[in-house]
Amino acid sequence: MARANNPVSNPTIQWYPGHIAKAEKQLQKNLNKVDLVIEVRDARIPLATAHPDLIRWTKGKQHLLVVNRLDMISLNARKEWDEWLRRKGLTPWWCNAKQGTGIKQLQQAIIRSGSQLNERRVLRGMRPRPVRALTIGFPNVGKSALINRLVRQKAVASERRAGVTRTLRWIRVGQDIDLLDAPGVLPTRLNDQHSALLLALCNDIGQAAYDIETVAISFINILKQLEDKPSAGVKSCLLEKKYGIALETEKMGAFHWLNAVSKIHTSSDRVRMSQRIVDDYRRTSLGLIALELP
Ligand SMILES: Nc1nc2c(ncn2[C@@H]2O[C@H](COP(=O)(O)OP(=O)(O)OP(=O)(O)O)[C@@H](O)[C@H]2O)c(=O)[nH]1
Ligand SMILES: [Mg+2]
Repeated sequence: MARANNPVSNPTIQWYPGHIAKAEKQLQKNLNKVDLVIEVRDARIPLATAHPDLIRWTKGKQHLLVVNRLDMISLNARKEWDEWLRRKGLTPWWCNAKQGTGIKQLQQAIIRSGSQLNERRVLRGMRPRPVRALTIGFPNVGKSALINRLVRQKAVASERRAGVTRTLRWIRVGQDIDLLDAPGVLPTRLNDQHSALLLALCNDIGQAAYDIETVAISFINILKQLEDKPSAGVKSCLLEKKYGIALETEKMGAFHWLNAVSKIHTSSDRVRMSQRIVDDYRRTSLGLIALELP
């Protein structure tokens, strides 16, 4: 996508790469083989990483909701989301697939699902078998990392970018579970550009899909808005402390702020500065910031 000279024009984020179209077809073929769908969302953006087709995918199957990256938001944000999701009738399984937090509880929940399935099979005169579970979710939310934690070894590739898993692969966990690792999926169209922006910020869509400068400028504006919400985790004077210049919106818009900090840090290279700010967010060096709150 061409870089915007005027970032206010906000070019739309396009993001449906070919491999995802292929992955979705493979997924459709394999759906009838699974008993349980483990949906994985990103704790920083639990709404933007809710896939609109999920209801169709989980039809007739059990469903577990994993909210991963719990280490990337504050405890207060987590509490607010937990209550909100439970009010909606969902049971969130909070995990940190990088460190292994919450994995044991999730494994037990998967095994319980399997036991229920096998009780029904035995009643119908069939032999018990391992429960077949599919991990599904947007790219880069941590599906493969979660599987590696469940099997306690690096069974599948897991890296810091979207689009690492390219094909479906079955992994046996102990005696009770068969897990299917799948590539991240995206809606064919995302009508909501704000969600698209949040996905870009969290590295949940490929970098080729967006203009980094536009994303950085929007991020600065989002940070400003989140300052009023303590559980979002935006510390006061964050931008000034981190980059040396305060953003006083009355005097200076985000674009001019970016210009000013680029002069100090990247020899006026706004693209490099934008990348640095976004990377700082992604590796939590701006703090634990929840981009969405209930
Ligand atoms: N901080 C943190 N990092 C995580 C967590 N879970 C996964 N990661 C990291 O996030 C990156 C992406 O993880 P993957 O497991 O490759 O994500 P994925 O959903 O399989 O991605 P695709 O295969 O591209 O769809 C890796 O660098 C992981 O180490 C988590 O809970 N917390
Ligand atoms: Mg993967």
